[in-house]
This record gives sequence, C-alpha cells and structure tokens, in this order.
Amino acid sequence: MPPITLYFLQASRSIRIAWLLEELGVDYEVKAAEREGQKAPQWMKDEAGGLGKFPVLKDGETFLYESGNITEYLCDKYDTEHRLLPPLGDPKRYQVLQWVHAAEATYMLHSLAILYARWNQKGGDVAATEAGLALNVQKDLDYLASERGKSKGMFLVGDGPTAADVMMEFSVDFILTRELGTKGREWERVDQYRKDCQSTATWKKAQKKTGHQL
Ligand SMILES: N[C@@H](CCC(=O)N[C@@H](CS)C(=O)NCC(=O)O)C(=O)O
Repeated sequence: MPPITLYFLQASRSIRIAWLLEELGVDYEVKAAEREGQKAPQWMKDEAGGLGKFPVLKDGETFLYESGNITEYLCDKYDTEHRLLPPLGDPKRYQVLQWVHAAEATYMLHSLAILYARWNQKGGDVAATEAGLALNVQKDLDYLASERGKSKGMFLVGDGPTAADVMMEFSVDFILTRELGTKGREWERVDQYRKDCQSTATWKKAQKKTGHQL
C-alpha cells in the first residue's frame, strides 16, 4: 500500500494533485467520490477531516489541506531536483509561486463568484450580477494570454510543467468549460495553454487514474 492517499472529489481541483503526483513519479492511492448534489459525501469529509473541502492528501499519518499548500509540500518533499518548484531564494521560484497563488486567490476567486451567483442568488438580476463580475475574469484571462504571448516556453515558466501549471490548468479549464464570465469571448492562447497541459503524458495518466471529467 503506498503511504500517500489522495482524497479525490469529482470533478474538482483534486486533479491538480493527481497531476503533480504523476509529475513527481510518486506512487499514490486514490479515494474518489462523486458529489452528492454539489457537495462532497459525508464519509469522505469524516475520513479526511479539515474543512470538508477537497483535495486532501494523507502522507503517512499526516493530513494536508488546500491544493496550493499540498503542492508546496509535495514539491518540498519529493521534487529534490527542483524541476517543479525552484529552490528558496531563486527568483524563478517566485515566478512559479505567483501562479500557484493566483490560481486560487485570483482566477478561482473571480470565477467562483459567478458560479455562486448562478447557484445561490435569490432574486434580482443574475445576468446583471454576472456581467459585473465578468470584468475581473476577462482581465485575468487577458493577462494570462499576454504572458503566454511573451513566454518562449510551452508552459508558464519554461518548457516543462511546473507547480505553476499544476495549479493554473484547473482554474483555466474551470473558467472556460463553465463559461464563467467569458461572455462568448475566446482567448486562443489560453485555450492552447489548456490543451498543452492536458496533452502531457502525466496529466493524461492522472485523468485516467482518477476519472476526472469537468
Ligand atoms: N482553496 C481550496 C478549495 C477547496 C474546495 O473548495 N474544494 C471544493 C471542490 S473544487 C469542494 O471540496 N467542495 C465540496 C463541498 O463543498 O462539499 C483548495 O484549493 O484546495
């Protein structure tokens, strides 16, 4: 039995950690569950603890929460050659971490506001709320497209996937697939970036092992 268990809620940010584990070549067991309504099933929340949000990683006896935190933990422990996360003090580390944090604190924050309005707004004009909130998402995608335009590598920081891509791929896929604030606009470079991530052998392996499907 591998010492690592990934609690994987369908279809969620959990794919980030499966992709990372495949990139690291670390063996892991998946405990996967479908959502019940929009929520994680109670057995999974009881077993994994914390806030009841997924992914959750168990390494030995230690439980880890928050996909960005799990990403840093796994890189610190298993990425001994610093391929996915450059070492402390290296300026490239902070380029990678910029995207690790932006994936949750900017891209998911802005797009989830729209999903929550669709799900939860009672009364008022949901389309008007969405139009207002779309401004931030559009700026975020414009920025990503412009950074992709400047970069010579296929991925966000260089030629191979890093922790930046592990975190950003899901955010981009989530926004484009659910059309959160995109309002019929297309971002060719962003779409190509998503395709490049999903074409890696490691992402495909993670998808197959977990059954992830947005
Ligand atoms: N910031 C957290 C967010 C985790 C989160 O909200 N996960 C959602 C799925 S993407 C979840 O578990 N929802 C199930 C529920 O609310 O019951 C992270 O990056 O891990």
